Amino acid sequence: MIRLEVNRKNPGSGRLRFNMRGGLFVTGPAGTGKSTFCNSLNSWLQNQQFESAIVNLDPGAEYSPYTPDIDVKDIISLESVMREYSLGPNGAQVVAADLILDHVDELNNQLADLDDHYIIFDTPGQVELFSFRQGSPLLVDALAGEKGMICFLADSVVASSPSGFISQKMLFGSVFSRFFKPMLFVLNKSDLITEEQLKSILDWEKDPDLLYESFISEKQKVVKDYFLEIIKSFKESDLMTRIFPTSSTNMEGFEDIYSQMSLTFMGGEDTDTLYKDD
Ligand SMILES: Nc1nc2c(ncn2[C@@H]2O[C@H](COP(=O)(O)OP(=O)(O)OP(=O)(O)O)[C@@H](O)[C@H]2O)c(=O)[nH]1
Ligand SMILES: [Mg+2]
Repeated sequence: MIRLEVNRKNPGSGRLRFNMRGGLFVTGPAGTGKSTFCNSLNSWLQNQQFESAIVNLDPGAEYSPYTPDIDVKDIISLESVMREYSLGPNGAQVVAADLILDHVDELNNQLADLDDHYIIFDTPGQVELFSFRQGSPLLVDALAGEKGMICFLADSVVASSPSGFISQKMLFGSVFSRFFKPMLFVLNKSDLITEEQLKSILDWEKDPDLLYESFISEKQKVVKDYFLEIIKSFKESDLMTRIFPTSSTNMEGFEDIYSQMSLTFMGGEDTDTLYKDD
């Protein structure tokens, strides 16, 4: 398997050439609704008379619910990466994700036409292709500079069991460790869970003891000692966050997403940390 050496200290010019309002990078596990969320957020912003645009950063996206304003597929073709590097579709996705960094100038040239817009970046289906590649933090900086924010999408149905919630929470922490940027925890597909389930998730976020109790009753004490300290650390560390439920299909929850974006992009307080519920 070919591994690209990504050692580019200053991809692109290092300075934004235009006045972006803010860049929201939407990531999360496959199928959590990233592309649908990008589309709905874009429509929501435009309905409110804001200028916004979507950039597709997924070279392997076959189907998309929107027509992107800028599309990395116009620059990098998965088929030619497969041919050039003799790779199958999965290996080619990894190489293509790394190659984006080489094309930052082209992307920035196109972004320069979108002065004063909110830019929503849709990222590759598999979370690891964006969040865990060596070049991605450089890419975020090159495309959005100080105006970059990460939006982590969790799946409400998965998060409605204690173990599912914990696993998404740990993934969220893991993504944060890579980017160290302002970050939102969005619970998408909230239309697929009951109000009671949503309330449990919000309560677990506030009270790790409750989360631990629910987790133990789900797993019948088998895993008790492994996770107690981790769950406690959610509370003690900065990983206690506010959760933003959305339904991208029903257009629900976007006002709160916008409020957080404007807080960050328009000079809200404490923008280099996660969001805590106060
Ligand atoms: N019920 C419900 N379905 C949703 C929601 N958001 C997305 N979906 C559905 O979830 C499926 C996957 O949505 P996508 O937007 O393609 O998800 P994605 O994360 O971009 O998927 P990949 O890029 O392939 O990983 C589609 O069938 C969407 O219609 C939501 O809020 N509620
Ligand atoms: Mg997608």
